[in-house]
Amino acid sequence: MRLNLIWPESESLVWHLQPRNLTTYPVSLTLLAALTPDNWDIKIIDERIGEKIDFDEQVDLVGIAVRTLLAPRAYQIAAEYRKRGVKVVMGGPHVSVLPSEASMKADAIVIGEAEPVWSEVIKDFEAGQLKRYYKSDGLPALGNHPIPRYDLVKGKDYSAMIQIESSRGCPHTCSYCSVPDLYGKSYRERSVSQLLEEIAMFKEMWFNEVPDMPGAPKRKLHISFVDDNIWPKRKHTREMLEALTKLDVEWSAQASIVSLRDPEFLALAKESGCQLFGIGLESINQESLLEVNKKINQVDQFSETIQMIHDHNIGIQGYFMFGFDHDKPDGFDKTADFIIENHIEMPVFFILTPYPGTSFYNHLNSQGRIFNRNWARYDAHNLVINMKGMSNEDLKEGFLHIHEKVYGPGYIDKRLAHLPEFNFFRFANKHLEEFGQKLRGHWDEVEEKDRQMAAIVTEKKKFNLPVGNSAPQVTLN
Ligand code: B12
Ligand code: SF4
Repeated sequence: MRLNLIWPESESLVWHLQPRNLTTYPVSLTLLAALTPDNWDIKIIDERIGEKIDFDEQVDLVGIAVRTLLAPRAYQIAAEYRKRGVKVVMGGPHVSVLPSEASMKADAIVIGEAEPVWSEVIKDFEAGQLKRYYKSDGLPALGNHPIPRYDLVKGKDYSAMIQIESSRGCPHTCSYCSVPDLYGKSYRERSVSQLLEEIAMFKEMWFNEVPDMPGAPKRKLHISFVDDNIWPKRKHTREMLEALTKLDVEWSAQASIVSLRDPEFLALAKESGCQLFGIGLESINQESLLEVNKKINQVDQFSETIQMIHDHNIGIQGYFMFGFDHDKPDGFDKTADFIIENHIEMPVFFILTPYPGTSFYNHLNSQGRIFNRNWARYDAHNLVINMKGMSNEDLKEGFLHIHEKVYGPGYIDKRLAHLPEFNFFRFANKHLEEFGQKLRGHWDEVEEKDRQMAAIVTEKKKFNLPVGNSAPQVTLN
């Protein structure tokens, strides 16, 4: 039996400007492949790295990973296969939050995490009895998590770092975030021995093959934890970091700012190889944070905590969002000044986006403020809502301005003055330098596309014609 697992292409500029050596392999598909019985022949096709789908090649079953921004392309791919009589199963965050939409586009969908139900999907397919819906009861313990099939993704196509989940879930309730609903409101963690086994397997399959970069110091294995917060349960994280110390690796992870106000943890993190924390600071305006129920972020503690992290020689990727009701046009300059003064090594900016299934989406929807439902625009770099505190034009100007300011000539050096010459952050900043400049052209292009698509949909609806795959997504209002 033959299974193709597909990660669809995205139209997002963020993706298209990303250097290939920063691209990470599709975690969920390597895991899904590992959950599939051995008698299946599996291929992972990642459109993002230019892999092409041959729709006419013989295949028994197709699985597609669907995040919201990938949904339109995922639905096109599914339609092509289904036209040829090939059965398609979809899963992933977008399917889990909008099962009614996704189920119209696939033969079967998996709602929630795949681990408890994937073997049933396969068994039913083999028996010719595929059901339309599969949903696990409750959240699976991560104890039996298999080792992902790294052999199915080619090392040379991706960043040479291993992505590992050490836990799932989050007890916080930020209204814009899908995580607590998707993965539960408490943390589930994996055993340290399992993580070590996974790291060893990755090293053997991939890492030992990757050459060092010319002129760079000897490469160490870099572990990127895909958890939403690396420091949920003190005991588990401590055990894990003590094990990493012995391995002599580097690692990076996301963590909430409040969890990092802990010098003992920061010292252990550094000792075990921590290079970077990705932190959702989101806004330097406390009222904006309260709007989305991000109570764990206390703006008056930001600078002090950042200093504590820097004192341990750990870099910061700081995420900031714009588009809150309390945001005003002067917020861009204030945020840029904050970033420069606090030497944030990798500032990343997002436009506040209402992901379907979140309470933030429901809130804006009830107020009629969502004007674009083309999911391809839900990459947090396109504006899809009407704001209260500024015009859409103000947001765009400000968003471009802040990129120019923090990545502009002179500012990168100012922010990174504390770092040595050969440093990953310098390389990553360089790549972001051109991002702001390209954004304006990209916005014009996608707005024109969406206008045309909306006009077609309106015309078709007028004459009661089927509107095809784009129907539920493209409604500009
Ligand atoms: C790491 C990560 C990233 C990495 C991506 C790394 C990679 N190679 O995938 C980076 C930093 C690049 C990233 C970017 C973005 N991300 Co992100 N990311 C995550 C994060 C933290 C972990 C993803 C992960 O690997 N999880 C582990 C795997 C195993 O879980 P999984 O993918 O959900 O898969 C399980 C199920 O969903 C299901 N499943 C998944 N696919 C399939 C397919 C089939 C066929 C089946 C049957 C089942 C199935 O089974 C799997 C096992 O149970 C998640 C949050 C989370 N905790 O998952 C957010 C998350 C996926 N990201 C999200 C978002 C919004 C983004 C951005 C759009 C914006 C942003 N805020 O960063 C950008 C997109 C940029 C772009 N243009 O592509 C949202 C998606 C919401 C949605 N409705 O789609 C999430 C859920 C976070 C959130 N706050 O809500 N992200
Ligand atoms: S944004 Fe972070 S802290 Fe808030 S609910 Fe999501 S994962 Fe948890």
